[in-house]
Order: sequence, then structure tokens, then C-alpha cells
Amino acid sequence: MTDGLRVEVEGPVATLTLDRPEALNALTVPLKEALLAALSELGADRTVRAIVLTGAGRAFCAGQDLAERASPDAAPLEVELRERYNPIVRAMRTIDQPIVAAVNGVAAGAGASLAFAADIRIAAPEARFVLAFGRIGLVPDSGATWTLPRLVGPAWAAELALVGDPLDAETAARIGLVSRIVPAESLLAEADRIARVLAAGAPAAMAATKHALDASWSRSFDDALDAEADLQGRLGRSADHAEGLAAFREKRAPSFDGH
Ligand code: T3D
Repeated sequence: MTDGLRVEVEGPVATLTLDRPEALNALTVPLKEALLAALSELGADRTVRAIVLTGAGRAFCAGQDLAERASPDAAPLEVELRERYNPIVRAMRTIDQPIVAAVNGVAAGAGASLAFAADIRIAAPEARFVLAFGRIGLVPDSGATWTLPRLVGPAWAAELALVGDPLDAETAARIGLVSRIVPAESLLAEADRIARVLAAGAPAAMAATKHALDASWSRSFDDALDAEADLQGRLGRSADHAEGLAAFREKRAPSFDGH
């Protein structure tokens, strides 16, 4: 445990639990620093192949800790964003491992932005997303103005960001913000199962897929076709591709070692 973050690594899957349930896992400076450090360390650890992000207690994350923000010592907002929030969500998008957000309860403000920055989101029926920024006179941040329209399209992004009504899990699933709803008692087990499926994939292919999906937003169709051909050429020469083909021929599960 470090400053409100629990890091558990079991084989190829790391689970990061935001663990300040008394404040709905609101983000303090120590928690943000611990989260960034954990993402950086795990991102560099080739034995970790997938990451689960979740919250302890009844919330996923209530965003910035507002008690800390009220302190006269708090950094100006733009500094806090540039030095802490942005590096966290940037790390989530740039590390090679896919991240599964298990949204166990309310995800508000930058807590929602963290969920949006994951690769896959699953939610408990109790989950809700609150773009709480407007209520306190701020804009969506920590990447939400970029991630949200890409996840749900411009119409729902505008409704969520401007109207700001809480979005329940069922509606979140209907509009594609979460892939599925899982009973609370099995949410973490399901997130772990998905993470282990991801972890069993060829790591270079997983990473290339994650980054190609992100890059697609700033590419033309022709550029995406070119990029796919380049990636396929590189991956097609990999030992993991040969292993995948051999496993198919031999009717067994592949064992990818990342080469
Ligand atoms: O540095 C920067 O500021 C820049 C970055 C900004 C990004 C942001 O995240 S801005 C948005 C900050 N977050 C919010 O505005 C959300 C505030 N919280 C809420 O609106 C509500 O708490 C929730 C909708 C999340 C949940 O409502 P509810 O009714 O389920 O719970 P509650 O009773 O409001 O909260 C329970 C406890 O958690 C309560 O403490 P208490 O009274 O039991 O001692 C409450 O104060 C605490 N809590 C909830 N959110 C925060 C928090 N404590 C600190 N910071 C919070 N964000």
C-alpha cells in the first residue's frame, strides 16, 4: 500500500486499486504520484501483460480530492493537470499493456477521465459516471474532451459534458461507454479474466493494436492501411507469430514469449 494505491501483481496481471474508500477514492497528490509511478514501473515490466484499474469500497473514484484542492498550498489547476493528471492518462495511453477499468461504483470528474483512458471498461450495476466538472465551474479534463467523444460520439459527449446528469451503468452500456455490466460480486473476477485473456495474447501484437486504434483518429484511411501493412510485416516476422501458427496446426494453446 502506498498513499492510497494498492498494487497487486499476480503472474502477468497487475491490479491497481484506488484505495481511499472514506473519500470515495478521491485523488490526492500522494495517490496521483503513486499511480503514475506504478504505471511507469508496470509499463516497463515485460512480465506484466495486462493491468486492471479499480476502486476500493463503493466508488471507483470521485476525481480530484476537493478538500486538498481547498488548501492554500494546492498547486494552480493548470500545474496540477500538467504535472500530475496529464502524465497519468498519457501513461495509460502510451504504455504497451492494455488496461481494463473495473468501474465498481461512481466515477466522477477526473475519476471518470481515468476510466475513459482505459482500453476496456466493464461496470457493476451500481456504477455511474458523473462529469462533475461543470458543477464546480471547470471543463472536463484529464483527457476527457478527447476520450469521451471518441468513446460515445459527439452527441452523447456534449450531453454528458454540458448537462452533467449522472449516467447510470445501463445507459453507459447502451451508448458503448462500457462494454458490459457484471454483478458487483463478480466484477473484479471478470476484469481479471479479461486481463488474463489479454495477457495470453502476443504482447507485441496487443501493444501494436492498442496504439494503432489510438493513432487511427489522426490518420486517413489510406494512412491506416499503410500502417497496418507495416505492422503486419513486422509482426509477421516475429517468433510469436510463428508460435501462433504452430499452436494452430498442433491444436494447442499458444505460448507467446514476446519475441
Ligand atoms: O487539481 C485539480 O483540481 C484539477 C483537476 C480537476 C479534476 C476533477 O476531478 S474536478 C471534479 C472533482 N470531483 C467532484 O466534483 C466530485 C465531488 N463528489 C461528488 O459529487 C459526490 O461525492 C459523488 C457524486 C462522487 C458521490 O455522491 P454520494 O452521494 O454517493 O457520496 P457523498 O456523500 O457525496 O460522498 C461520500 C464521502 O466522500 C463524503 O465524505 P463524508 O461526508 O462521508 O466525510 C464526501 O465529502 C467524500 N467525497 C466525495 N467526493 C470527494 C470527497 N472527498 C474529497 N474529494 C472528493 N472529490
